[in-house]
Amino acid sequence: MKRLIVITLLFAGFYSFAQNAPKPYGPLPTKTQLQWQETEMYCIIHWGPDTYTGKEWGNGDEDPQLINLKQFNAMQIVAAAKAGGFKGIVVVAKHHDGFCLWPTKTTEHNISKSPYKNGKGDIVREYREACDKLGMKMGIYCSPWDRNSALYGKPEYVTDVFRRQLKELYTNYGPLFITWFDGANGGDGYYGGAKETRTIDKSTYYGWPDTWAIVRKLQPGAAIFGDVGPDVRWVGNEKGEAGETCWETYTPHAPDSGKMPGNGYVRDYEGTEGQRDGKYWMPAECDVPLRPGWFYHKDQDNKIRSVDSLLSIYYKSVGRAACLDLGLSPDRLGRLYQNDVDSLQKFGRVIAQTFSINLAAGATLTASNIRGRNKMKYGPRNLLDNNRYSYWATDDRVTMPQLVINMHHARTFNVIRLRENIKLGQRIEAVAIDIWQNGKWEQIATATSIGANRLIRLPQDISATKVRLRVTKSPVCIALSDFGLYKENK
Ligand code: FUL
Repeated sequence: MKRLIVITLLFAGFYSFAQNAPKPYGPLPTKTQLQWQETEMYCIIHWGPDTYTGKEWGNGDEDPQLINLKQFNAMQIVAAAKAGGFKGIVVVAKHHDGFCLWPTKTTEHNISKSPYKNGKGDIVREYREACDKLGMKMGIYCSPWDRNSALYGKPEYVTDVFRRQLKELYTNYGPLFITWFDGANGGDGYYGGAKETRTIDKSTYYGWPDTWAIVRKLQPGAAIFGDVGPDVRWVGNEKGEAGETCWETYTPHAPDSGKMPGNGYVRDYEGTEGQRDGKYWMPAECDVPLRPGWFYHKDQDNKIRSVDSLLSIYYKSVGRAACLDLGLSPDRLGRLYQNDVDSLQKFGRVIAQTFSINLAAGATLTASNIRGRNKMKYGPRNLLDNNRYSYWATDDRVTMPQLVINMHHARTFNVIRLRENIKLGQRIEAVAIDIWQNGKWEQIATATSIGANRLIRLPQDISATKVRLRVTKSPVCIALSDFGLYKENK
């Protein structure tokens, strides 16, 4: 009998424990989106005929003989990205000029028609091998717009050229973490010698649902990027900046022309902030080149973003729950110019040093409501274990809790990191941070839209023993997974 009671109690305990997790709120991320989010920073790499012609958008009639180099140093490029703290690369396998960096069967306009490695070269494969050796993720950009193809504008281009190219790329180059679909279409081009302007309806021409289905089938682990998502949205600018308030949720809208949303047709400015009541979980990617252009131009060798500029971008992208996609531009020798390498390395060092020590690590944590959930799996100590998905949850009715971190000694910091367990949705709308100073609490910062990662970069160093977090707006109980204090040293 006694045993039965114990078992019953255990079961009841387990049951209430299991019941205790907060209910998810709003749209939720998929596993693929979570993995993309954890990548945080990657580099998009533009190299091809434009590198040799000095253009940004090749016309499509560039001679493959331009690609006449002895070595393409994928290892040097990928290693430089890794030293910068980036976790992956996106290879621009075909840009708008239509030149394919892999030996595709879909067009003659490809690397095998160049002198590179006597026509046996495959730049995409070289990137893949470098990524594998260096433990980096790989993604692919294959431009929908193709200024070389004679078929461009006809349905056959989509079915027989573009989609077949995607199939080759998704089948032969290992697992991808992202596939990147651009929205640009400038109209005019070579088009197999027609040399004319061809306009298409960007919302219907590429048959996005069928095109995306190829990704889902062949690369189920790849997040799909595009102006209309469906997994990752464009932030709406090429400055690398998400909005100060940046929601993970978003509903793509077309401009007032009555068009259906399609890549290149959305109201891109809405991507900067997203929408609190957005229908889809569709976080933002912030793309920005390290140089003024996406492709290498000699006269930009001294116009490379400084560490300060990269840090500012970092806090405005990764620090606002977006991912940073930094453009790298290998030169005519097939490697990154030294100034680019140096900038990446210095930036990587500052980021690694800043986030290696959480000054709150040994603190005592006191939450305003230490009942229910807090006694169990969802206590505030979870905030210090550096795990994105273990979290502190309040009781259902407690939507504006407070938490005091007592570090017992004064600590100096200038960055605050907050994260939600986004598996339960984006819950928190606003917070405030205070420090205990001269016998009272003083507010030092506020922030909105926490999500996967919110970094508050303070304008000056702050020294304090006790720091308080106040959630000031949330429609439901919170599920916070991180509260960290850091010191950035340059
Ligand atoms: C844009 C393109 O038009 C640029 O050339 C570049 O590839 C950038 C990443 O995306 O839309």
